[in-house]
Amino acid sequence: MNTNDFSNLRVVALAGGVGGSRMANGLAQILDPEHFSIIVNTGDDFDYWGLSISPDLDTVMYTLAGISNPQTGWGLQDEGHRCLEQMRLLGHPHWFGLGDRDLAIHLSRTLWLRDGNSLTEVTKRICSSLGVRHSILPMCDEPYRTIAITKSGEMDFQTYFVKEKWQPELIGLRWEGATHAKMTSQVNRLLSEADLIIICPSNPFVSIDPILNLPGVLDLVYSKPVVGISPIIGGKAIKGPAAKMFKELLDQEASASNIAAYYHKKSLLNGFVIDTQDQNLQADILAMDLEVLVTNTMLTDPLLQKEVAMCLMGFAYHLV
Ligand code: FO1
Repeated sequence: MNTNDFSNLRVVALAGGVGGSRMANGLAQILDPEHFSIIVNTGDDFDYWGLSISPDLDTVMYTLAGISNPQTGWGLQDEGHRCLEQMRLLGHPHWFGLGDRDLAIHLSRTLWLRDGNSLTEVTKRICSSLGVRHSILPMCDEPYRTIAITKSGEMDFQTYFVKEKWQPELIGLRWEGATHAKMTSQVNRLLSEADLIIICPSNPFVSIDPILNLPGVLDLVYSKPVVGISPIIGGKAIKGPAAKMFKELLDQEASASNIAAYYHKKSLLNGFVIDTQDQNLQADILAMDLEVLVTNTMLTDPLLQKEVAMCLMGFAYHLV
């Protein structure tokens, strides 16, 4: 595929978490900053040790900067945890593993927010310091927090996901701040001007829905060609939180076709990308009147991420 065919398309990715960050990194390798931006979920944000933590923004920034921890996908590579150890000795909570260099990002965000800067401005400053040239934008600048409603009570997302290791049985999700949260003017402009929207392989419930649920976002997304990538590969093999959430929230098995159906019910998709391990589900997704691309979607390293992005853009180009 001649990359000139799609390099002038204005592409916007919706992302959260590790999978979304890796897909965004693949796209950032083949699309320049004037034509590719990432809108990131902030529902995972929370306050910890008095600091403003934005895990999904940091994971996308670190991944595009090429400095994320390759094993976990979040946090920084070559990281120390001396402060975390000292905080443990002092009797503070230590279930959220903040690294020493990572702390500088959280301290800076907390200071700059306290000085009255928006989360969008703060994120731009951090990107600049990390040498990231693509626009990484929080979906909104107001606090808008995912709350897990579980059989053991309600808890913020990080407590559910990290401290409780996503084991509490989910009854539902709600968003604190939903009445005041609105997409930023930059997000509104990007979605309005986009030629193509990519829904990255992130958790649909806690990474993508928070973005789509913001007032006005769905109306803008409806008017654009949209391609999604399944975060579920080989449904039967999946043990992660997305599979457990699918079961507990929708009473469904997690599969690439159930993800496609979940987005399709919102009339979002024009095309969907599934892994070769899920080739057997292609017919089910075609039957939803969707275009389907079956390809490798493993995103374990930057070269694979670039290859998946090339396949994705070659497929999406024909839908624009
Ligand atoms: N995830 C964990 O499972 N354990 C951690 O200790 C942890 C620390 C952490 C620190 C900074 C950061 O940006 C992310 C961190 N994450 C950790 C990942 C984070 O909880 C998830 O990646 C997202 O919230 C899910 O999208």
